[in-house]
Amino acid sequence: MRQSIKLKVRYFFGFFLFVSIASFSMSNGYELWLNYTKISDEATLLKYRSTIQTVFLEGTSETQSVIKNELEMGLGGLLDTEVVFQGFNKGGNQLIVSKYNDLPQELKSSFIMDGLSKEGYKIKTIESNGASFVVVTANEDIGLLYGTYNFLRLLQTHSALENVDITEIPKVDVRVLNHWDNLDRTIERGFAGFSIWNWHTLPGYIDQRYIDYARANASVGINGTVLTNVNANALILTPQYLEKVKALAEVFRPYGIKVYLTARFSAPIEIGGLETADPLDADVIQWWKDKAKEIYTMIPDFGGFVVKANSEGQPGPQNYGRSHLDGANLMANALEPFGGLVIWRAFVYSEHDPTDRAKQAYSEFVPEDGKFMDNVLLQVKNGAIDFQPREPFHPLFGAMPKTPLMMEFQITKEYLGFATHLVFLPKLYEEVLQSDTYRKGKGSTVAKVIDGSLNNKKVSGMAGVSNVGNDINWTGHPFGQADWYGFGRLAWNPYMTAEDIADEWLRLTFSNDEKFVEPVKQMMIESREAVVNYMNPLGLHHIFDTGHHYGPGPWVGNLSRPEWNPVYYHKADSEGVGFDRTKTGSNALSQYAPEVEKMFTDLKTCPEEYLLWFHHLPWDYTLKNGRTLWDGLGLKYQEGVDEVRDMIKTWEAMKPYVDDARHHQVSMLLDIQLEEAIWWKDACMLYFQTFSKMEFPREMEKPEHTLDYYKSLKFPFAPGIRPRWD
Ligand code: GCV
Repeated sequence: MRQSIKLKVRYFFGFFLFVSIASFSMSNGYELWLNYTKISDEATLLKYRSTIQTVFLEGTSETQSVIKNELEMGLGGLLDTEVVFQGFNKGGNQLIVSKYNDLPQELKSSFIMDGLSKEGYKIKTIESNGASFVVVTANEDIGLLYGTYNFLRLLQTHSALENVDITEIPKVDVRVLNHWDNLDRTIERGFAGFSIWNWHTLPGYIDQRYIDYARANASVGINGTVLTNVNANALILTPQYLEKVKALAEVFRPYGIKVYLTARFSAPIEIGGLETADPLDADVIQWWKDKAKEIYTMIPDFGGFVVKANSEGQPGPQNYGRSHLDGANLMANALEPFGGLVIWRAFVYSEHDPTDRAKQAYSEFVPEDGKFMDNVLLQVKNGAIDFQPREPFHPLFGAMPKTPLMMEFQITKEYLGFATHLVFLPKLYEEVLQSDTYRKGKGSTVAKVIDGSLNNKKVSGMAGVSNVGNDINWTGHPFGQADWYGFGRLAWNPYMTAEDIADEWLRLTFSNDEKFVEPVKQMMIESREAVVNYMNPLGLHHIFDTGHHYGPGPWVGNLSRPEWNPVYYHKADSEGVGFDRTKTGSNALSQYAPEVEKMFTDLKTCPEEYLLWFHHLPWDYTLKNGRTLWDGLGLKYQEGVDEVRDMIKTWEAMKPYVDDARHHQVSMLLDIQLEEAIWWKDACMLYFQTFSKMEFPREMEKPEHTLDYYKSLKFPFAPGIRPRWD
């Protein structure tokens, strides 16, 4: 307590909120995984205290003062001691945090810094002249900050410090959150309150949240933030708003975080007074050049533009008979002199294209491979439809060897139960990243496409659609924090396992007690399959109620565009169910490498998780376990419900290890999750029964209500619905 009071006085600006909350209430979750409470294991504590008696921190840059504050908070909190900064102590027992060039001479020879890049770092235990040091070093300040967070993570997870030898270099260059935040502070598909960007009070008022947000992101290696919704408002590019963006960029800069903005394609008309936004028009070209110059004059390290064009009603180059290539290169040309990037989204499907929606992005972009300017990245959602609980990997991955493809994951749970369901998303991310595209033979994983190693790309990227809002715990569900954390860790290293991420996050956020970590980790890992089972088993997809996507709506079939209707995706009829994407159907499978196409086409090798994604099968089709497809569907729905019951049991037993407030919060949410899992099972099985005309399998609990009852449920104010201002 003594330490916290002191810190509050000295670091009011930077860390007041984190520290004050950590001091008086450990339970509201605001501090995220940066919870530096005193290490409770006495032996570990004493060991750390003797290993780190003093700290040598060289340098006075803005980032180095962030590092200093973090060490004061981290060491002060975890070790419950006053942090003593002093010059190099030849006697040892010192933590050294220094850029390589500034390291004491006698320690330099222990490091080879080649290939470490700007953001990489090393952490190493060194014995020198009988004295012992733990050294964090890097070429640049930002590497040092990342190394500091990793060092603190070692303490938070009670790791041994005796023989540390860590070299970390991020495998992906652009690691960004995408905020679908609107200027009125609503968030499209946001379930944790309103936007944390208070555009009204910016630039004059710097909310403490902005600093805490930067700190949380930097701690997991996120180095960029796209502040605004891809369904963009051109106002963000006006001088009035750019002043506000500049203020945020200044807060984020010491944390290595660049700001990016979404650029509305029609901005030259809406805010520029031009009559066209045609990408080949000379005035339009000049307008974007001038705009880029204006932005870079204000924000010299501006990241670039993210663009959603000719998709779901957004304007784009096709309005003028031009292509996505013309549009992307228009903006790339404007940003190129300043080192800016254009992140062009591949999430396109057209009301004028009657082919399977899953095929459209591939058809649109593959012919353009190799024609984009060097500063263009194509941002591709993990699957070809839309962030479903399970989707096969997007066929574009590996199919554009000359274009950097950036991954787009959704961290917010638009189709996974909003912020009410506990679903550990890194398990989904891992599944996608480890999928084999076979584009350059076996082992051509999506991870290798994304980190650029499969085709030697010059730039690589990963984006996560943020789940952050102004809820006190940032993400609504306390376990939603794990998805933000896990996204950052996987963007840094797409080869990490979901299990390691869960392990780390639990230790940082709750407790190092194995009796807590093991069962809860298991629960997190299994939670992803549970949601697939109780929402979209056996490859079913997009059967959500429309608009808000809350709850089941497999019966919806009256919307103007066919591909907006769930009936388009499940194609249930008296014969069977599922979307035939083989040669006898839409032939979307032809967009994959031959090995993948073959595997998914052949019913003997197609994993049952993807069955109805690729095949329309009779209700009495025999599954691998010998049951009919109809029974199998019912059993999967039931399995999902039972898995949530198991989660409730597991969590109930965790009471001794979690503070009451967070324990109760998660318990209440799990109870809602169970109710909703049952709702999904009952509504979907009753609906599909109208086609199968078969009895429910005996193991399935019978529905509580009639189909008409489920169809009658309406949620006009479900959160996250897309505003209609555009
Ligand atoms: C931001 C889906 C979502 C939309 C979202 C869109 C996109 O359609 O429902 O809310 O718009 O994807 O990713 O552009």
